[in-house]
Amino acid sequence: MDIAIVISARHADAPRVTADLAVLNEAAVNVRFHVDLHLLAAKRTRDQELVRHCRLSYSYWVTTSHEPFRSYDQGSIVVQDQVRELTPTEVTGFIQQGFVKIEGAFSQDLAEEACAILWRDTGCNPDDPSTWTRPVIRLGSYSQPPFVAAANTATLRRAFDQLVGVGRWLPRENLGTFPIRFPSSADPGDAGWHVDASFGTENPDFMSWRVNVHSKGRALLMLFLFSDVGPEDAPTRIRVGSHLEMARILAPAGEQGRSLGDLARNGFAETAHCAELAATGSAGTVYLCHPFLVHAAQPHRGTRPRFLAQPPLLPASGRLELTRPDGDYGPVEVAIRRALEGVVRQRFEL
Ligand SMILES: O=C(O)CCC(=O)C(=O)O
Repeated sequence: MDIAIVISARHADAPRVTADLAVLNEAAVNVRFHVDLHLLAAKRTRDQELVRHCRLSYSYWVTTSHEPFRSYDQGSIVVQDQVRELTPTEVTGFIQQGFVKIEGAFSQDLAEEACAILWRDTGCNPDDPSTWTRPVIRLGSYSQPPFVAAANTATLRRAFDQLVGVGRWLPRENLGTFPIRFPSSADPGDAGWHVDASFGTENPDFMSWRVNVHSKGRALLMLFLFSDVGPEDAPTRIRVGSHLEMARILAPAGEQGRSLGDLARNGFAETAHCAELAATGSAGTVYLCHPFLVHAAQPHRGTRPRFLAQPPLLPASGRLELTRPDGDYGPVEVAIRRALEGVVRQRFEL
């Protein structure tokens, strides 16, 4: 199991911090560090701002076979990333509407660090809009510490447990694709309604990628906001409740599911009646969405580029389970079962 441990130590050197980890007395098979040594040294000062910043900067991920979350105290101050649980109303909202918005899911400091890396790779100058020549630039999987830390905060991990189930999802080791959108009057060419397909992705033609009623290969769709996103800043558009309609569309296709090309043929018209919501928020907000939620990009009409990642959360067993002998369904599964209640469910023996 992957455990997040957030440590604040008195010691300003990495070897000492490493040695301290040994007292965890765990059979750690994998320890990943995210330590800013300058900030670690600054911890010795009484400067409150630096100390606060430091606290956000020590992230250790330790793989052990023990309990899901553990703090570590070696006579030092222990700081745990504040865990915010989803309320029962939020969980119910996720089942009915297909998403939950978590503000402050990761820190703005992490967002800034990540954006500095992304800006470099865009080849554009953040201070010179004349270099922002394309409406969208897509960048690939980032696994540097700020990205991994953002994907694995205690708040998010708790939410994954609540929505998918304890032990039923895999921790993310990178953040997938970043479609970075720039203010532009040009058509970005990728703003159609869709669901994110989750298997058959070895086929070079992405329109052949598939999705099935068990959501093979995807437990959640996630939208990570790395910049502040207002209504003009190309927020992702979401069709509220569309996941329920999609479950009904996918069920008859069974295990083999349907291809994106097939589903997109009518522009996802079955969900056109759903209310539309713009996924706005400040940097550090994460939308956890049902994998069947229909969504779309849109042109950027604002002034500052929008940085967003949209990785899947992978199911530990490879797919969701729609028949559990013990009835212990996660909300992501409950939503599909509710959508299929009655005739359809009996017909397809889910
Ligand atoms: O950029 C966005 O707002 C969403 C992009 C998207 O949904 C996609 O590329 O699959």
